[in-house]
Amino acid sequence: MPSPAANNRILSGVQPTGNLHLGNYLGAIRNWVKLQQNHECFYMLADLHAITVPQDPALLRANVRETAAAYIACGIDPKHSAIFPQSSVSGHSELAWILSCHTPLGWLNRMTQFKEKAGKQKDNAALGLYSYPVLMAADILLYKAGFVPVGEDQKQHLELCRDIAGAFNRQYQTEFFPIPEPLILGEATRVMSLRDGTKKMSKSDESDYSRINLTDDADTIALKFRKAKSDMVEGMSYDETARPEAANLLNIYAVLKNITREQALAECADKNFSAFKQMLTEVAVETLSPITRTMRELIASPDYIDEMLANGVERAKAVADVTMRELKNVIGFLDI
Ligand code: AQP
Repeated sequence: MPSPAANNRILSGVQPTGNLHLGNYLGAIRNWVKLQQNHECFYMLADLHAITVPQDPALLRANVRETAAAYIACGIDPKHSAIFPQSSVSGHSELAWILSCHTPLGWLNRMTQFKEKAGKQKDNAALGLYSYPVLMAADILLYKAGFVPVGEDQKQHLELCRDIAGAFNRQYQTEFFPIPEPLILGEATRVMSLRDGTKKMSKSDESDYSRINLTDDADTIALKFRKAKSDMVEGMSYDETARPEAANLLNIYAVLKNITREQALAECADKNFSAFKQMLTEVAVETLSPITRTMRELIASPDYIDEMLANGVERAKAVADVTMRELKNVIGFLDI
């Protein structure tokens, strides 16, 4: 088996579980847009991952289209990048099974996200929630992606993917799977909750006031920033430990304005929290309102979205099917 050439292919995705937020945009999707310039990009709607916790079928369907609309509204160009529902390319689940037969349980037991998500209900959690990192490894390796843009929270899973690829290659004495490299980009790799600066902004947080959704209008954004947790210290300063909320909002401000943290501080150090929140609102509305507008237009055209997704599926399958055919040969499955 020839050693695969190092490639510039990228694979990433967001779970279509609704409430797409500023963290998903700044920590993930915005970076994907830039990567289009010099990479071959595959951006999935991670619906197989979404069902690791119960989903309502009608809502899941709507969320897949809404997330696809968000990708495009944020600047992913469907002519350049393949955008597709993960479940429409059967290689993802097929490869996940094969890789699960090459993944020691001990490796999965170390994954901290399962422990966080399953909590005390470990015995009632679905097997899929536990083996989720194996599916993530399959997503990446199916396209033999050379690079994976990941947030801080996914670093451990990418490490596992690298281990699984290495274990597979060793067992079959091949270099079939390239070992993917993480791409941790930008300063906003971790956007925190507006209600608690020590917790990450999350789609599943019960409080809608904890996040800025990509579908929020200007008034809602202003209200959410106004209500965002603050402290009694005078002026704005950056101290993640002593002032996590101030640090988070300053970070968001800097990233939205494409300036450094130092430049943001130079603009805001003498402002009180409420004046700073107004400045933040202005820049957030300026960035997000064109995205929200385009998302609304696209959501109103489901036929366009479905056609674009069908095209993405075709392009994803063209790569995935080759990987699966070659892989079956490596393993010793009959090609019938
Ligand atoms: N708060 C965040 N800051 C920076 N990046 C973030 N991402 C998520 N939250 C933040 C990045 O968004 C991408 C897609 O995430 P996902 O939907 O696959 O799942 P997630 O990481 O579990 O996102 P959420 O919002 O926290 O969803 P729930 O609440 O359902 O678990 C990833 O690249 C992630 O790093």
